[in-house]
Amino acid sequence: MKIYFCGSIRAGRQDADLYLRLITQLKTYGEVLTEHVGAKELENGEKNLTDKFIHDRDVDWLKQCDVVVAEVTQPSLGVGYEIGRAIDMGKRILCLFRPAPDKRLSAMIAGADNGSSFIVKNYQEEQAAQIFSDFFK
Ligand code: 6K6
Repeated sequence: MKIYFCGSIRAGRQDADLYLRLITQLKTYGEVLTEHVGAKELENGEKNLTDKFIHDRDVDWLKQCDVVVAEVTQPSLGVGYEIGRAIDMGKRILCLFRPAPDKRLSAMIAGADNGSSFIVKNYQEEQAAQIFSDFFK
């Protein structure tokens, strides 16, 4: 099982620690292709990558993956782009959103839920384990 995890990078790293904890759980279900999304700091080797290299490598990983898991609480153009491309590729997608009084999920993500191949879950972190267990069943 190859898992493509999406989370905000240039759009803000305030949830990076959470991404790392979610990735750690996801690794019990398969290989996470995008572990760097939870990284505290850029690896030395990653610092000199061009945007084109990052884009092309990530789209290649998207093509290879079996499922996409996206933490969508922090809005990110890159994550939205990845989700759109993944829908087009026919991937199974799980989006996780932590509701808060000042946050509303884009209608283009919330409204894409179809109950099967595209699932959107409002959650708190302690519910993630159960959500993953249901999704990967
Ligand atoms: C390496 C480690 C952290 O950052 C890097 C270099 N940049 C990126 N490397 C790999 N994937 C990236 C990078 N920047 C964006 N992405 C992809 O877009 C990731 O898969 C994220 O899910 C998403 C984040 O997009 P932005 O718009 O928030 O940057």
